[in-house]
Amino acid sequence: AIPARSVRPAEMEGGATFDFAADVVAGLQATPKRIPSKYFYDTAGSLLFEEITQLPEYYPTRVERGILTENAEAIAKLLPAGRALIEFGNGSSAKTRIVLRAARELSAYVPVDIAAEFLEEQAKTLRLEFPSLNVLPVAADFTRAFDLPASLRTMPRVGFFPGSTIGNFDPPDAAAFLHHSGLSLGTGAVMVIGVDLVKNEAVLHAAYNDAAGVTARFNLNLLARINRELGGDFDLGSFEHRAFFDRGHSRIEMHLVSRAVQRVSVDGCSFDFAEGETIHTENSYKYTVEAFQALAREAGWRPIRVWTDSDGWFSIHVLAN
Ligand code: AVI
Repeated sequence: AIPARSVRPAEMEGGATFDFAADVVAGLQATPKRIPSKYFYDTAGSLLFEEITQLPEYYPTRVERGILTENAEAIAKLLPAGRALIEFGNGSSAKTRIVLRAARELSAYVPVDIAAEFLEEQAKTLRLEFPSLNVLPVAADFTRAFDLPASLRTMPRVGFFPGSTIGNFDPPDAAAFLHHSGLSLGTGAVMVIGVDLVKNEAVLHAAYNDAAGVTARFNLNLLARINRELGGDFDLGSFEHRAFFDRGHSRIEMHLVSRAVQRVSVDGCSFDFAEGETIHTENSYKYTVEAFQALAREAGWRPIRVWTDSDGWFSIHVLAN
């Protein structure tokens, strides 16, 4: 479950637009240069992200899966018969399957994602795997308020947002997401959300600087995507991956660093780079349990439960509204 996986959908349900060209040009004109991390996830980027989740250094996916497996029974109690499970993301992950298997008799499973085609494909796969499950995909940008199918209005609703994708939102956007999701799910809803935690800096550093260089390829794919889709002329060999933990902001920052003075053109515009100048491509915030609960409270949720692994590396929160 990762942000958006589609190639430039023009206008999505709910009125949200992902305008790759406009966002890239505006981001490269800004100082410092930046590109929103949601554009990592074209097909090549999504495949590279899947590879990242299997790296020995990238602990979040593995540790979160472990917490879900270990607590599947307690999670199933949040999902008795008659409930609808609404996942923020397309439902393609192993984590979704752990929860669906534990839940048994849900009234509906509703994956919400901006990439309509991928969402439909995943829905078909899930219907084959779980023949009695009512899968009702909703194509919408879940970072804004969206409407659930009318048939769900009478069912108790449980939101599911795994993967610490919320860590890729700046705190005001994370608070806005929590607020909007509360409105979309309605009063009386519960939210199960995965949040990566602050930890030893060496562990964090390794997770975003893997020895096999997959994260570097994932980061550089953004420039390859700009070349493919926007007729850019980035020389991929002239940029390098950089990721570091910024303790002040409690976040991993990812950048692409220009190795030389160079001029690049994209969509008819030119952009000058100094040697060492960077494009800021991602933030991945790491919370303490208390800091995340405070954020959730500010956004109108009541923290009711939290599970972590024994090292305290990752957390799964249950919130009620
Ligand atoms: C999707 N998201 C939670 C990942 C993260 O860890 O912030 C994206 C990622 N970026 C580099 N590696 C993985």
